[in-house]
Amino acid sequence: MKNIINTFKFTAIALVVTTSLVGCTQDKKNSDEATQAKQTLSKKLTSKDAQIFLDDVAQEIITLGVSGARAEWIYSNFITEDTASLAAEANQKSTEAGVRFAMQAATFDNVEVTSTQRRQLNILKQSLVLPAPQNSIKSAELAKIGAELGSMYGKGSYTTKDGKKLSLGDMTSTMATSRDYDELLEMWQGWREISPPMKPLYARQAELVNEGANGLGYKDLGAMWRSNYDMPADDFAKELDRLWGQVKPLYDDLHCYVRSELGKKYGTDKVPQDKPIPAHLLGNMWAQSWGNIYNIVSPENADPGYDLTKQLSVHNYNEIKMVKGAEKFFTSLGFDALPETFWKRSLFTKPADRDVICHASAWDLDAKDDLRIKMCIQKTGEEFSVIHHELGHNFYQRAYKEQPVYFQNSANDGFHEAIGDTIALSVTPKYLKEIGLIDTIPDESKDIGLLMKMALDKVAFIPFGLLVDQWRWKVYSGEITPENYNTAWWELREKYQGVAAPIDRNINAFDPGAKYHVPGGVPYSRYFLAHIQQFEFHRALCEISGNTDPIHRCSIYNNKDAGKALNTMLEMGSSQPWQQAYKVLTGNEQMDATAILDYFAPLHIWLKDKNQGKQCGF
Ligand code: X8Z
Ligand code: ZN
Repeated sequence: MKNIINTFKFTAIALVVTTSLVGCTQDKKNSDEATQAKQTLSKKLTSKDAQIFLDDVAQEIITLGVSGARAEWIYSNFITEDTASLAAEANQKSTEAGVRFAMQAATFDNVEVTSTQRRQLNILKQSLVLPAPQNSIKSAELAKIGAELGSMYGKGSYTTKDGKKLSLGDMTSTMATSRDYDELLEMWQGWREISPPMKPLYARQAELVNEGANGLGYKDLGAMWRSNYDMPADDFAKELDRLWGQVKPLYDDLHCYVRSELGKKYGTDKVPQDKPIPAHLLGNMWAQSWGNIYNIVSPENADPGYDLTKQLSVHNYNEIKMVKGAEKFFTSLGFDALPETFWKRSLFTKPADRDVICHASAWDLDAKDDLRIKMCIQKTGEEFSVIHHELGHNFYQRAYKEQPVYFQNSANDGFHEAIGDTIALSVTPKYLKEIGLIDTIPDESKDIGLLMKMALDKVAFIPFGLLVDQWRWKVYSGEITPENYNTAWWELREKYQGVAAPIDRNINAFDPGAKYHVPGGVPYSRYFLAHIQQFEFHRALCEISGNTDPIHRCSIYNNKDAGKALNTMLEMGSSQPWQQAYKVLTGNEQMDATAILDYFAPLHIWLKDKNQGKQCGF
């Protein structure tokens, strides 16, 4: 997954740059020597040298990125020992090259360069997600661990008590639809059997990547990840806390209401009203979004009266038709249709005869037009949204392809995750009627139902989006040690989400490993950001489109002005600090949760009313 979406171009680099300008060696110097060497070297270097260096590196990235991406694509579509080993080799090469580029870029730290050059050099210094130590034995070990963890997750399955082998997709469906406490518990527990063997590998990976981050001048990998947001790393952490503080009152009221409805459904002995909610009852394997239990908590008299999953089936939507439908939204805004190769090369359904990494991803194999998605689509309303999410990545990738290779990325990683979701916010009843998926638009009296469904998906996600990296940051800083991996995970789950493990966890349990992005090495704060940003983007685009409906009823479908404004932001890539890109569309330079709060304001009032007299909190 190293080359999915916005990370491919650096991690797929496969050549060592042999420029004579920079004297970076593979041996670890002690820091005094290194600083001295850097200073001596810097004196001789100029902005012209920086340009030669940047041009050389860009060439290597462009020339060799594709082969790494292909190795990764083949591995994720066909998991075997051989493809894992080839992908690990490619990954090792690209990570080693990435480390060298970062070290070489640092030799320009004290050189006077242009602001564009400085930005490109900084990007080179910060882009590796899992940096390797400067030692080929260790970098090989790191690459092997990454491939092993990926395979363990990708091949993961659970065999039931009666001998039936279930994939994650099968279990996901049961988690979404079953209302049988014990069956849900079996699925929940069963899936978590994949991860205890990951734990020693994960612990070793953390050691290696921290060593890599140290070598690049960061105190640990968490600090390196936090430094990617055009602001001091500590300020970024505070920014997340601030945004969470804005959303928390809404989340708390949603949690309180949902817990009381679950108490009615399963009994308050199973769902105690003063404790966190058991994590297996929320319609999702990770309790990260709760839209699938809408029918348990749907407000009386305000149910919009349609179920998108059913409507897709009534209208004979298959997987391809679902993707075509999502593409149509983007083309209605003025974006070009996806290339023919997208339809030929993407993976849309789970193959019956081999292991693949099913977790949805979007790819850009050549930074030209070889766009693809890889997804084991299930024919549900939820997956219809995920398809919009993935295509958002692809249309972003295409929008910034004319930028220099360094800037072929989203403004910050939250942007990449927010674009498709922004479009999906426009999948309103009005739009569904327009494309013939429903017959009538529910009237305003049903808005609380619509908002409830959306809040279960979006508001419920926010604390989960925050806590995954709170956990990883503490792992990388050493505050959470391998003995405490699981207890610390559940402490955070309880603290932020008010969700608890439904049974005592075994001493060997490694529940974070049962969430794709942990073994996959994909940072997670991006999704937290995206859930805040997408409401700001939606609000701005609706305004541009001249919308007069309440914001939750607005759809920008067919609106070329909105499409143009969106494209203006997308085509900037990461050429400017993200605040500038944000400003281009929203007028603001700071993220703000008021858009999401405004969107859900009518629901929040309704929830507060319903929660009167209830014991809230966890
Ligand atoms: O991983 C994803 C996307 C691919 S970037 C499907 N998401 C997160 C998740 O599934 O945990 C989208 C929302 C959060
Ligand atoms: Zn995504």
